[in-house]
Formats: sequence, structure tokens, C-alpha cells
Amino acid sequence: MIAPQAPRTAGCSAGSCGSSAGQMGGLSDKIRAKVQDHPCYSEDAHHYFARMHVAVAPACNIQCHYCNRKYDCANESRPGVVSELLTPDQAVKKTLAVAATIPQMSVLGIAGPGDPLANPARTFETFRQLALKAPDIKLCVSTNGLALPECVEELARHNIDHVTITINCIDPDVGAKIYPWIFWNNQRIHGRKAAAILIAQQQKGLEMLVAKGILVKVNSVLIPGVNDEHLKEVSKLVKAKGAFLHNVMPLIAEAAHGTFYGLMGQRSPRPDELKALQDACAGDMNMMRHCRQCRADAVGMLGEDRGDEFTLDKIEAMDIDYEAAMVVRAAFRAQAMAELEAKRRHKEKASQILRFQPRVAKPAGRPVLMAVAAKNGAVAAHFGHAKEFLVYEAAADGVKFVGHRKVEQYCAGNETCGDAESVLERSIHALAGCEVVLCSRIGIDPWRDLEAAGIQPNGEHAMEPVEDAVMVVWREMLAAGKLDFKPSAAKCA
Ligand code: CLF
Ligand code: SF4
Repeated sequence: MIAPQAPRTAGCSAGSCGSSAGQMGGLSDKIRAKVQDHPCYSEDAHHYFARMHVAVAPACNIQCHYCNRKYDCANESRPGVVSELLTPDQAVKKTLAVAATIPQMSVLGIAGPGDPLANPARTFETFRQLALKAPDIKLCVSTNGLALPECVEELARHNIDHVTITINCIDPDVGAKIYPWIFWNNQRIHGRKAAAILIAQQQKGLEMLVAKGILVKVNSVLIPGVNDEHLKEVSKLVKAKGAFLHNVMPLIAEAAHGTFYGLMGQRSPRPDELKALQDACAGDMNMMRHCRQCRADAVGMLGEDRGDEFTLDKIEAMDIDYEAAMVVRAAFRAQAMAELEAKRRHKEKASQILRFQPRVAKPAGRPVLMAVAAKNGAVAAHFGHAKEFLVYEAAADGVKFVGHRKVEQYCAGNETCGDAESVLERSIHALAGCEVVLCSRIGIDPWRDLEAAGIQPNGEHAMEPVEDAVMVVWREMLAAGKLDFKPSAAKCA
């Protein structure tokens, strides 16, 4: 068996493969074949398959208020990160090296550091070479959409069947608060007029891609007070136009990044605001909740970065036999697919049983958010070693993955960090809204501080599968009469 790299989502409806529970059942075989090994388009697949990005696209044709050009494109990547720029030849070499070393690597994406379609020669040369040299790798691109319509034919020619468009608004008045200018037909255009052109190009590009049968994911950056309520309309419209998946990402605005929003004190959304908006949009749209806001040169499973293993000097020293690697990759893929298919059938069967069960009153008990320090699908990480917690919502009808919270490591090995107290404080703040934290082990100090903040630590389910452990804890809380009322929010919220 292939060990999944993180817990699968439980409580999804039949055939779920992408994101929000219950949103992606009933996929056609053609679409399932396209998404089943794409770690971003399929939540299940991201436990088995990895992606990598090559940073070949330096220029951008618009300005977003959350972007500083010194860093990667914040439409797809975590702000404040600088990727190493590669030529198309270097990018191809790196891709072959990674794919030969990491059989899980199924997708090559171009997502920066600027806009890939504002650098068409470099982007398409990379895709052209890879389609020839590594036909088993899916190709993926992320764009702000301004140059998209004139690139659709070429995207289709290179067999790129996954495109992400960042659409933050469909109203130019909202857009004028996000985009100060665009570069269009050799001119810089400002304000509302610029936003109107960008929106029209994004919508046209979306329609053209859908008409070509290319799967479209829409990214939206949630900017409190600017486009938060508006994103519900965006979600409805892009779904109506045929987008497959909507990924609402939190704005990250820090003064240290030197962005307009960062310097102006524009705040980022809290996790509960992000979840509430994702839940509100989920009625109309498949929602992605496992995005990790990768770097433009990210390598590995979502949430991990193995870029250091593939620097240009290391690649140079590698002897790559890609034909032999393809045999290994095909064997890995076949095994992973068989496991994913078995899981899908199991879920389908379970949901059929539920459908045909006589209707009985649901047991009482409100939903509870639990944070899990997980590894390979089990409650397996020490609280102090975790770099992220996976967040699950447990309720009477099952367990559903709802997101993740990044934290700093509280301790490395047996050493507690120098500023452990403030790291712990920040971790507790990051876990706001969660009522329980499950981990394999936890020290006395963090236990005490978590409890004081209204979050119950739990180390009793070490090495158990995550969903089973979360459900057991929820049932214990129900039996103890803790789920009949809304508790006061955790003190750190
Ligand atoms: Fe890369 Fe984006 Fe393709 Fe995925 S990432 S270009 S669709 S292969 Fe994925 Fe990373 Fe989130 Fe992007 S987790 S930032 S959604
Ligand atoms: Fe920055 Fe990306 Fe916006 Fe261009 S599209 S300004 S690179 S965030």
C-alpha cells in the first residue's frame, strides 16, 4: 500500500475528489480522469500526488494592491517569497530531475514569479519541451487572466487541461480598489477602466477555456471590507460559466512585504471569516480548501517544499534516465489510482447505504472544529513539532476537512525554542475557533496554555487514523453533554 501523505477527507459524498465535502459527486469519467491525479483539483489526490512549479515567468501586466514585484505573484503564491528564476531549458531539466526522483510528482505548474501569460515565449517553450520529453506529466498554469483570451488556442495546442484564473471581482468598482493599473495595448490604464478591461478579459478567457473542455479553477483573494461579500456573486457567476473549482485564499498583508495593502494596514481575514465565506460559496460551487499558497518554485507534496534538493548545481550532477523513470512512475501511479478508486467506491457504497436507510432523527450535537497534528493520515505529530495543523469539522453526519493553519514549530527535537512563549502564543492564536487539538504528544506548558485559551488538548489517540480519532472525540463530547450549547469562543479568538 502507498502511504498517503496526509489524511483523506471523511464524510464526503460519493465520488468526491476535489474539495468541499459533498460537492463533487457524480463526476463524468472524462473529468474524473483529468482530476484524479491532480493534487490541487482533487482533495483526495493531494494525499498521494505532488506538484512542482518552475519560476520561468518574471514579468507582469497588471498591478495588484497585495503584490510587491520583489516577490512571487501573490495570486497563487504566499506573499513575501522570492523564487529562483529559471530559463525554459533549466526549468525542463529541473522538472525531469524532480519527476525521476519523486514518482508522486504528477503535475508541473507555472505560476510566477510574475504572470505566466505575460511571458508567453518562456512559458510556452517550457510547456512545448515538456510535452515532448515528459508526456506523463500534467501541465498546469495560473494567470491573472488579462492576456488569457489570446493564449487559449496555444494552451489547448500544448495539451494544458488545467488553468487557474485569479478572479477577485466582477464589478469594476470593486476592482478599482484592488488593481491600481493594468498594462494593455502598450498603455498603462488606471482605475475603474483598467478593472473593467481586466474583468472582461477574465470572463472571456474563462468562457473560451470551458468551450475547449479545459478545466478551470478560479482563485480569489479574500480582502475583508473590499470583496468579501462580493465573492459570493463571483462564485455564482464563475460556476454558471463552467469553472470547475473555486479556491478562496486569505489575503496576507504585512507591512514588511512592502505592498500597498500591507503599508495601508489592510487586515487579513481571520480563519473563521475565510471558512464562513467558503461555506457560503459552497452552496453554488465546488470549493478548494486544501490550498497551501505555494511558492512559484515549490516542489513536493502540497505543504512541503523539497526545492533545496533540486538546486541547479545539484541537478547538473544528476544522471537522469527519464525513460526508466517513467516505468517507475507508471507503476506508482497505477497503485495510487487503484487505492483512490477503492476509496471512492467505498464512499459511494457508504453514501448509498445512508440514502436508503429509514429516516431517523439526527442525534443532537453541534459541529466542532478540531485541529490535528497529523502525519501520513494519522494523529502522529508532537504538538511542538507541528508546522501546520489540519482542521476538521466533526458533526453527527461525519467528519469533514475544512482547512489548515500554519504555525511555527514550538520546539525542534528536544530543544524548546528561545522565544517559546511567544511562539506558543502565536500558535494558540492561529488555532482560534478550534475546540480540541489532537496530537501524539504535548508538554505541560502548552497543555496548560491551550486549556486556558479554551482549547482542549488531547494526546490519547496517537497513531490512530485522523477521521476515526476526530469522530471518537466528538462522540465523547456529545456523551459528556458538551455539545448542546454554543461555548464561549476560545479566548484567543
Ligand atoms: Fe500549481 Fe496551481 Fe497548478 Fe496546483 S498550485 S499552478 S493549480 S499545480 Fe495548488 Fe499551490 Fe494552492 Fe496553487 S496548492 S497555490 S492551488
Ligand atoms: Fe503581482 Fe501576480 Fe498581481 Fe502580477 S498578477 S501584480 S505578479 S499578484
